[in-house]
Amino acid sequence: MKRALTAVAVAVAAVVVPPAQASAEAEHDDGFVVWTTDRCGSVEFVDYGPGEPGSGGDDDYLVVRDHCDDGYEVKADGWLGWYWLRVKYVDGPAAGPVFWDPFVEHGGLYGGDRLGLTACQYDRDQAASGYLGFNCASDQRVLVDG
Ligand SMILES: [Ca+2]
Ligand SMILES: [Ca+2]
Repeated sequence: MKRALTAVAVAVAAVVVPPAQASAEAEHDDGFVVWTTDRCGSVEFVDYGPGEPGSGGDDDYLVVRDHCDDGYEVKADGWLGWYWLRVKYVDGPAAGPVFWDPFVEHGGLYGGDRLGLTACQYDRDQAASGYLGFNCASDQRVLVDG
């Protein structure tokens, strides 16, 4: 009887262990954060984390945050190599954080990929062709293991 219970406990423990693929992809934390120069906005690359509330653990996503209730939005851009990952806006601290996963359509992330992120303050009233926002900051990383 005791032996049987032990076998059940081992089986339950095996189910709780995350899939091998997810843990392998998270072996090196390539995550980084880019803040606007006034620190009112940020875009974070999360290599592996809790993901969108309620959706469980997730691999490779961006979180855009507006830290200041100043009437300005926060604009985030991303590049994967020379590919533009498009743009995401978050309007005010109450609206965020915005979870953004632009990597799926590019087939995921791999070691050696170059990920660039830009965060800007964005005045919706100034929106016009060529307006990029202000107090922008950028950074990029070459990913160790995707
Ligand atoms: Ca990684
Ligand atoms: Ca703001």
